[in-house]
Amino acid sequence: MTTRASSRPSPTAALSKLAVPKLDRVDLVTVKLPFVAPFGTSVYVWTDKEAMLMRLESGGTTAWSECVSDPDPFYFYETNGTARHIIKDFLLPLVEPGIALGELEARFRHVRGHGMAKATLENGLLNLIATGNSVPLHALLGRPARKIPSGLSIGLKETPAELLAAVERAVAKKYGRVKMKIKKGQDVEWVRAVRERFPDIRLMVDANGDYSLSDIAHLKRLDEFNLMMIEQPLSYSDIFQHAALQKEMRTAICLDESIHGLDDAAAAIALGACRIINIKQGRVGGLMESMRIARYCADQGIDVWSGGMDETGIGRAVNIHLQTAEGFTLPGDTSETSNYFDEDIADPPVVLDARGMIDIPKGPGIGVRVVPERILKRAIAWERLI
Ligand code: OSB
Ligand code: MG
Repeated sequence: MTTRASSRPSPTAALSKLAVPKLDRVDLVTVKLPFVAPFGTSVYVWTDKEAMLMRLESGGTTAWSECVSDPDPFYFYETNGTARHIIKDFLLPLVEPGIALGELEARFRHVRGHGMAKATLENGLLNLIATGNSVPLHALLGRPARKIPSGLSIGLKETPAELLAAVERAVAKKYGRVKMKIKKGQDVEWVRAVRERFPDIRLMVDANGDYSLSDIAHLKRLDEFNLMMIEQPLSYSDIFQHAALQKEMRTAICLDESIHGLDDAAAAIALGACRIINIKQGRVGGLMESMRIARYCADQGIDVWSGGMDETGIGRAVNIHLQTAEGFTLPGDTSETSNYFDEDIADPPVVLDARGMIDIPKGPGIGVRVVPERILKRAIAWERLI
């Protein structure tokens, strides 16, 4: 099977030619931010965000990026520990001043997998180049500014009443769509409760791989609720069985965990394993691969949205800039900062306007300012790599 090339130039053609700046200093800073409330999924309940941040310095310009891995491998195989190892021992040594970004991507391909580690460096370099040229990241990506639609991901709750209250708050804020986490034993009746109370909202569910093909009859019961999609119902590594399930279900399947790059997206689409793809820029290796996947999906008539990893303001801003790219057709998991944190390490926080839309942070690079005092307050590890 081949990934059919579009007749138009690749959305990353110009980016590939940019020169890698000389890095004078690179640090990894791990911060720990308490969540305002625990975030429950079928795989784990997180109570705080432990984020590994990268600070890059070049000729007086500073830029930050965020590794979207968790300290644990419960959602994805990479962890902050593996990302640190891969960045320090394999990726950073490949970064040579003056080579083109396309050449750097080719060198990175020699390292198999570890997209979150690769994305940390690639996104950091893009932010550094944009900041050094005094242009916003979206402009460097070749995309005009636009308002970005919002979307909320609601974790598993203890009671249906708590879930309904969370949906109520989302509706009041005019979120562009609401996603609720489900798991075995906490699904059909919980969705029914939300649908009965909110018949018209754009609603979807995310199972984080909790089901298997033997659950087909049960999963089909979700077809009656007019859901936008069901995200990753089957195993985190599967594409083939999702194709069998999609043939049986009316509700669109969206793949998250299974998609690690353009080839996976192409395979999933060719097999009919999904009708929608969640692109997490970290999971697929960075902004450039994300843009290529989104373009490919646009050419194939497949809807795409930007996933989230409950990022700090750094990763949240990157996801917002990415959504200016061609192919991002649906609201993503892009919520207000206050949904996760009382105080983030970056300013300004993400807020929704009166229509539930999000403005791209203004200014060079990612457009948000990392506040040094807050980094110092939240840092649990600091390591200088260069
Ligand atoms: O499956 O999309 C997911 C958060 C952590 C790990 C996996 C997922 C999520 C979310 C939250 O659903 C997305 C967000 O609000 O950033
Ligand atoms: Mg998901």
